[in-house]
Amino acid sequence: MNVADLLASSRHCVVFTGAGISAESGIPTFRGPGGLWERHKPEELATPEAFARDPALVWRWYKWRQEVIYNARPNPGHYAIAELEAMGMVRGVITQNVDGLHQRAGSRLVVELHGSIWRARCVKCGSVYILDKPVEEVPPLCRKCGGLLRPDVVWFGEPLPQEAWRAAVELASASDVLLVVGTSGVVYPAAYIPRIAKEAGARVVEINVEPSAITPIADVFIQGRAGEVLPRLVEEVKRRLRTRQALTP
Ligand code: BJW
Repeated sequence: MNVADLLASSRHCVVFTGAGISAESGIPTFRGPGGLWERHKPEELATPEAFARDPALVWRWYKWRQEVIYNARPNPGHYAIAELEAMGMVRGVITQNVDGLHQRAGSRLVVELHGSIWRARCVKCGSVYILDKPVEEVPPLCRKCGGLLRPDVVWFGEPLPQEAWRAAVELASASDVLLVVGTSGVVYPAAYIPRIAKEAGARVVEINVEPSAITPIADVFIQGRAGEVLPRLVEEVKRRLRTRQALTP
């Protein structure tokens, strides 16, 4: 099955991304060699219990990650996805990432399943703060009530934002092609998205440097770096469309 042909004739392609799409921007993934969990145990940092125990420790980790992301730029993989959306080929992106790089690359419809590192939320009064740079004080406090702020992300044991989950399921269920990029596919409920798309009749195309938990249900697995494979794919799709235009009477 040729993926460029599949995309060029798709009417509702949706992209589902994980940390691997941002790896070539210099942002560490979670699992595997060099991943974030190699140095920090998830239960020590990405749980509500860890935050309750030591908010300053958790915030120091998030401040460090905010600094890495702040100094990073979207890579050719992010730009290729945005271009496919601008061409009318991609309906939207469902991402597990909290880094905001899809939006910075120009993607317009981005569903963030695990929140955003660029928002903080007061645990006492619920006020939400949009951040345009890394936090300064750690842990930061609410300007309205003095309560503790927390990163507005989804930790283990927490439910996903209802509206984001609803939008993601809607996009995936209506997709005819689901492009899965750079995720290990082990974190639920996000990892249900490829299954939801598949059951609704979509072809699942996966791009990853190595097989993942999604690979067994993928119709096509492209082994390679997202920042190299995706721009190549966009060029091939453009070529198909040009040929098609030239053949149209
Ligand atoms: C490249 C590349 C390149 C590298 N090019 N590719 C069902 C079954 C089993 C367990 C559960 C279940 N349902 C729930 C659970 C429990 C739990 C869970 O899933 N646990 C599993 C780990 C076992 N899930 C939860 O707790 C979720 N909540 C929940 O279910 O709530 C229920 C509830 C309902 C009602 C009331 C109360 C509760 C929440 C999950 C939250 C996950 N949060 C994190 C942190 C977010 C904030 C932050 O960033 O700090 O999300 S954990 C982390 O994992 C992060 C990621 O979004 C997520 C997924 O990781 P991802 O993106 O796949 O990254 P990696 O590193 O794993 O993989 C990178 C991939 O890229 C690799 O495959 C590489 O090969 C590849 N790659 N370079 C292409 N250049």
